[in-house]
Amino acid sequence: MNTLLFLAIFACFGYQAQAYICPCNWNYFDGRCYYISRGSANNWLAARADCRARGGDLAVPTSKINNQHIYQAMKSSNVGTVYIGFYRVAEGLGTKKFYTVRGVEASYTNWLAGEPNNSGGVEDCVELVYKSPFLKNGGDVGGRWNDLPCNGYPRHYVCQTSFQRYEN
Ligand SMILES: [Ca+2]
Repeated sequence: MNTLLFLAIFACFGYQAQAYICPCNWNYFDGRCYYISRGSANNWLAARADCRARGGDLAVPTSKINNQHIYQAMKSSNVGTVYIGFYRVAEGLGTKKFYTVRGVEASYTNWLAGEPNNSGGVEDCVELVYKSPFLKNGGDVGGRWNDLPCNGYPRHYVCQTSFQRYEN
């Protein structure tokens, strides 16, 4: 038997037991399961497709407490920014509004100061930032959000399962 494979499976079962109902390599928090892509960064659409293939969707933080959980998980994985489940949808002539991947307007937001700025008029997707390479100090911004283009800026991403009916 392949010892490494055996160890990997054992470690995964151990994690799953600890994480209650979540799939292997996802983590449980407050009624939801979360997955942070560590190995791969994608454009927003491809990130969403990967979350859906895993049985979830891009995560939609709906309160300070679950935004904070994602931020902490990023910190412990040393992932600087992740795409989340918000994007601008055209609403008629020249107007666009942020919607969640569930098709409703956001009830909770956590924008960085000065965001969303829609720089160049092409920032239709949203990232949650632990630390930004673009800030002078490269510092920790505590899980705040920025709008950015959906393509050309590959990001890691956070997926979520077990949406509850009353949530966005
Ligand atoms: Ca922006």
